[in-house]
Amino acid sequence: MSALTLLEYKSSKRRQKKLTLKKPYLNFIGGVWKKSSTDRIFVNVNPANTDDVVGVFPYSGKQDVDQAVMSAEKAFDQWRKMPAPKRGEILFRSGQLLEKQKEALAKLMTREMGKPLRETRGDVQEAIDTAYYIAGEGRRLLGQTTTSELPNKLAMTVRMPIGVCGIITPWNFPIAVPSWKIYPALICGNTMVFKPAEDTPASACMFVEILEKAGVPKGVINLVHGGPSTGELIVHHPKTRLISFTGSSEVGSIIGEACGRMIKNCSMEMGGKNAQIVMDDADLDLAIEGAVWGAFGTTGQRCTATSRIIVHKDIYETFKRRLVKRAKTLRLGDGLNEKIDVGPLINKSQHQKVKAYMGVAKQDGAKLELGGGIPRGAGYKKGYFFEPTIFSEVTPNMRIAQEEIFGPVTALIRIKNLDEAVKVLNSTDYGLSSSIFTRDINKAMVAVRDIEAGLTYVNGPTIGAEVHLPFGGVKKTGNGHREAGSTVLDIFTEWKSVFVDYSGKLQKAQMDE
Ligand code: UN1
Repeated sequence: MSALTLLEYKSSKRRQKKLTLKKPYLNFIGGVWKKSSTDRIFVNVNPANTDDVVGVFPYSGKQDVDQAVMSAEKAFDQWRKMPAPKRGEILFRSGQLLEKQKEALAKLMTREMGKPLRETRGDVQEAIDTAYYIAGEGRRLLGQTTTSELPNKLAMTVRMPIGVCGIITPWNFPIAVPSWKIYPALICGNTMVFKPAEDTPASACMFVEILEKAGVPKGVINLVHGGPSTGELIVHHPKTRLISFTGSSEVGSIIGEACGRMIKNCSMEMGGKNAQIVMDDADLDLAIEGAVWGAFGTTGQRCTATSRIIVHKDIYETFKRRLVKRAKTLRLGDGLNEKIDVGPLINKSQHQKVKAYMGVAKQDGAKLELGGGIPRGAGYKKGYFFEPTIFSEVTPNMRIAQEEIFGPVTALIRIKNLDEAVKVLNSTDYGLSSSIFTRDINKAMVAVRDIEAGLTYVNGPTIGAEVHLPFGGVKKTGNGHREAGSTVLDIFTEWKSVFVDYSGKLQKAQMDE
């Protein structure tokens, strides 16, 4: 929902009753929970039941972003000088607190963005894993020591923090994705302004509360709520030195352009159009389970979702029939119900977008095999539900095979051999995740070599990365960085080469005397 003043919102009769009990959430700036300087608010509702108001949030403006950046700047000197193992202890404690709060966080997250509890528990677990993994980096943050071309001289590299970071995150992994950015930024000694997505600000508040409780000093992390104009203020602020963004390629290109003009570091993790290849020798049971989880897990709202399935012609019909049969068994509904497999879409505009793609697909000549619409029934009336949808007879250039839909929609494409499969897989603007199901090691290794993507799974679905390996993609998916793994440290630090001359003489390098 776009921002309104509280007065405007309350004046709408239908909403009045719901809001009377809601205490507005706050920003967190300089260690203090405070109101924003604007009188604008936004209201966050449960996508499975839009009558359920999760909270009212401040829409932050220039003054709030200025204050947040200023307090991050003020906190930087002390934080960067704290020994990294000490910073690591704070991160470790926050991991323990996340474990304690896992269930409460998972429930809030499901209410806020709809994915089933099993998945929101997994989301918190990913943040816990990141906390412990990155806490250990406090005792590494390794550089190199090397030789010098001159006698009696030592050469080495050290990592330096960058300064105030702007952290802008999406709603589909409300805790995990912020944790991928915030923990590495912290361990490296940076301070930050964090703007979570408008659809999941309550989960972000809880995460920041945990970091505060774990001992992150005031000013080191500042939380401002808001929408695109708030994000823009963070990106354009002259004192933010780095922007770390996860979201659409469309928004990413605007941020990247602005950062380029201002000569500001930026790391971006953006769209995907991921495919699973199924060869004729694949274990079909496994390939079907992989496709169902990859395409419909998180209601297809992952940048790693399987939105194309590239199937060998000899097994295409069998695979299709069995995939449709299996997908029919998925239970759609409110993720707070433990029996549910697929939750709602995040909001009205995504709901409309996914619906619009049904017409696009049919017009392009794709054949609808399953789903394709809004489910009927009382339980679905108040939420943004959409049926798991499978199209067959899709050709590589159709829009549903090229554009990121971010919904429970997957497209079956028929191919003749591995060479064609890889060509089709590579034929989009994106390159995040990919997968091949085959029992032939030679085919698997050729695919690993030739697929243009940041992640390739052999006999596994396109979703489900692990936090100690690099995460990110090629082409329009990213701008050359990798989150997670030890590679994330390269985003949040700058290298310094250090030369120590112990010869007692002025030695000149690169002088041809
Ligand atoms: C995203 O969807 O923005 O590997 C990233 C996976 C998830 C990806 C999350 N951890 O599927």
